[in-house]
Amino acid sequence: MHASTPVPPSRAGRVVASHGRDATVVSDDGTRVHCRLQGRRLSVVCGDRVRWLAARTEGGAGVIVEVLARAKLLARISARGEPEPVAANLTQLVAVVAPLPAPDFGLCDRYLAAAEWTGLDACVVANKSDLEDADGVLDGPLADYARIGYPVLRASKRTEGGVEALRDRLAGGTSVLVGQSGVGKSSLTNALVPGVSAAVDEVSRASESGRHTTTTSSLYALPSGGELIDSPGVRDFSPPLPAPREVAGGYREIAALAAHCRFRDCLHRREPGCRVAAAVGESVSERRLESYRRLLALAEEMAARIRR
Ligand SMILES: Nc1nc2c(ncn2[C@@H]2O[C@H](COP(=O)(O)OP(=O)(O)O)[C@@H](O)[C@H]2O)c(=O)[nH]1
Ligand SMILES: [Mg+2]
Ligand SMILES: [Zn+2]
Repeated sequence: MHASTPVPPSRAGRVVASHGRDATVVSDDGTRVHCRLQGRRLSVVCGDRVRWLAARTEGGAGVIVEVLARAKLLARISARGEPEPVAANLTQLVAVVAPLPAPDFGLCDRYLAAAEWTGLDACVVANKSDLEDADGVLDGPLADYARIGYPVLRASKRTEGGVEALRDRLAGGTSVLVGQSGVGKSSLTNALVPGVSAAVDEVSRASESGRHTTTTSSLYALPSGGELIDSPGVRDFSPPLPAPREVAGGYREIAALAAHCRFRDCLHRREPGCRVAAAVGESVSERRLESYRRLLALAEEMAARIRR
């Protein structure tokens, strides 16, 4: 290389927000830099560790030149049917449910399955505990989650108690809040991270000014240690699926019994001697088993499509 054109050394940093070709990077010295992505091949998600160079760019002060290898990643299947990363370098998934909007526990199961396949810790937050769950729709599923070993925390932005317990669970790791739109992920973020104002979707205001809702993920440092990623609300979430026989690994109570089924390749559908089916009503809930079978059918469909 020519001696008169020294290449400036790149610096390390962390992506705390990204949108298209733009990203906000917190450099290892603590400064926030707006960066563009170099070239067409790079893409980043919240939580990525990157190398960047100071450079004047359109609307930015740096260029991301390299994305470092990702540790545990949350991914989803995009509208185009492609796997797409959601957030990187995670340690924990926090599935948020609430009495309102009407809960979709199949969705919650799919998030938890994604966490199991990836080896992420997971817990369930039952938010809006200030609201009455008149029909008790949360009770059964929450009891199931607790029985199979997921910590279940009750929280509310109105009453601080649950937020404290959640803060303790988040300390020391990098957690992503996931769940349906409107369950209160951004409100929890605001309660947990002093001084931030994550956009909260106030339905009453929506008519005039467009919905105030989360459109991209953002990563926040928690004062008590740990990091929190608030992710955009979703109507649906499908994780990239493993091979059909590995789907059960996403359902810990099913995986725990699989070794006791008569057939070693039992898929816990209608096989004779299936220990999982025999445990319905005891250590396996009917609802979770149905949810597993739906995911299994999807995984088989995908596998058939690939073979064709
Ligand atoms: N009653 C009650 N409402 C809440 C609570 N948390 C959030 N909300 C409301 O639920 C709506 C959606 O909240 P938001 O944080 O945007 O949900 P997100 O889509 O999951 O990020 C807003 O109108 C909030 O004011 C809570 O603990 N109790
Ligand atoms: Mg939000
Ligand atoms: Zn079985």
